[in-house]
Amino acid sequence: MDKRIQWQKLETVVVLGLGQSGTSVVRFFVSEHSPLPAKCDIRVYDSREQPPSLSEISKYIDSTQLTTGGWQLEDLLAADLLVVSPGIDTRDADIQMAKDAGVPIVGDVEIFAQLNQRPVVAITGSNGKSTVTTLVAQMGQYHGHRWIAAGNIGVPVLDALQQDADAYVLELSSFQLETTQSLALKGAALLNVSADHLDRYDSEQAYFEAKLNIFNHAAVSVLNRQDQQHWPMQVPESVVTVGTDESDSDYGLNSSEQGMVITRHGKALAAANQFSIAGTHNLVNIQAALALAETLGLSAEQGVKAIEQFTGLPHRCQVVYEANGVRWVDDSKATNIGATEAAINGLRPVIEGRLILIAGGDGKGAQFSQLVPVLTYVDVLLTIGRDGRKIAELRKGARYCEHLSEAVKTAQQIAEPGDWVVLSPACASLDQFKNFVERGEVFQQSIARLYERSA
Ligand code: UMA
Ligand code: ADP
Repeated sequence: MDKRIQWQKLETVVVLGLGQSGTSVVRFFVSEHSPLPAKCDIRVYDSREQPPSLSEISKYIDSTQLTTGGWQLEDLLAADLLVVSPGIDTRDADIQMAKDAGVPIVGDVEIFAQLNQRPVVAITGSNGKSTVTTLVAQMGQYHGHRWIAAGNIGVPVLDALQQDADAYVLELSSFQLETTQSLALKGAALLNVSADHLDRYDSEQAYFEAKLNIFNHAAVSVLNRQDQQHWPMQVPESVVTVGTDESDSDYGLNSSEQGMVITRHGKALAAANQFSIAGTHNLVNIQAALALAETLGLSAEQGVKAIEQFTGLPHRCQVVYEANGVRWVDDSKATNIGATEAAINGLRPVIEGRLILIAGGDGKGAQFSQLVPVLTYVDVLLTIGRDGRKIAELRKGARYCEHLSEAVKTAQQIAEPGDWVVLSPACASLDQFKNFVERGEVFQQSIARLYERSA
């Protein structure tokens, strides 16, 4: 049973974490849209001495309301409502004790869920979330609707709630779904599940179960036929499936003489070559986006029209440089094994020469042995970062490089015309970079510098 928050009864609200989400929660609570009673005390804690939003937060609360460097159990027990940021592990002993003592624990998405009145669709999965979220939002916008993308994609949901919108398209991570129970959705998609974030979960099952919260109140559920082991135990009533196989009743793929075709109800809907984003995984992403847009009232044909111009998001399997017959691909967003598998499987058929892979970083507890089968399609393996040595052990002749720029230099020395150099790390970037964006930028800058020097 979902518990409705009794806003008017709240005397003390504790916000844990002062990153993007925590800051947006405080911003919302002090705004004209705040559901809190005027006398309610807001207290904020972050385990870091210097959390990212320190200067901004002083605009909303005074210094006595903020504690950095950690929290104590009694701080949490004082709360009538505990709002936990997604980056905080809810297995924390104090959080668990507060929960056992009956303190309600929510995230920003649950607050959004309880206050929002507009139509919403949401997307989760190990890979493809941002791509599908962007596709759906762009489909609506192309046809003149204010469909706003928010959530894990980088726009906190409570910021989005304060904007004028016809509908919301939410990218939701397992961390956000852990604390979300009552989100009512027109459409919910679980794109795929592969191992990720094992430093945050006791098992792959626990990670998967967090994701299933997306279906709690979904009118239509979008599920992947190739990932049926990750369907909810009780298959929801209204289901639309997507997949790489043929389907007479749902979305599917067919191969014709002209290439792959996306089908709907067994009939051709769009040829793969109508779209700029490549790879079978993206054709499934497109199907999921179309299915979700339909739940918001757009026809599949309208959806197709809107996404013909979509060229993909930066740092996701993008060819960023071509010189001396060598192509360089930035797939810095491949922060888990599943994404790197998709990149290698998707690119291998189009590479005439050798595939030189740069992988490594923070593996988040992953079992790298799962990479072994797909590494057989890789000709040269260069590794970087904290877990780079472990990945190098998986393939004979692999070379470990301390830094990404060194790996780029080594790749350039090895590469011959027809070869592709692919940065697809299968790891998070946080051991060496601020985030995956910075890692991708360093990759691209290192390539540019090398070619400028040798030009
Ligand atoms: N942290 C602390 N102490 C704290 C609070 C946080 O050390 O007290 C650390 C966390 O362990 C984490 C980092 O700070 O390493 C950020 O955590 P956060 O909860 O402050 O994150 P936000 O800045 O609020 O950003 C979050 C999402 N981040 C995470 O879930 C880690 C952003 O997704 C999201 O865009 C944003 O809310 C707005 O909704 C980013 C992400 O990396 C892109 N997501 C993960 C992923 O995609 O793999 C799940
Ligand atoms: P997310 O938001 O879930 O991290 P993105 O759309 O940002 O997903 O893509 C992340 C990575 O996953 C990129 O490397 C991309 O090429 C890859 N990817 C995208 N869609 C899929 C998919 N359906 N299956 C596997 N990998 C995918």
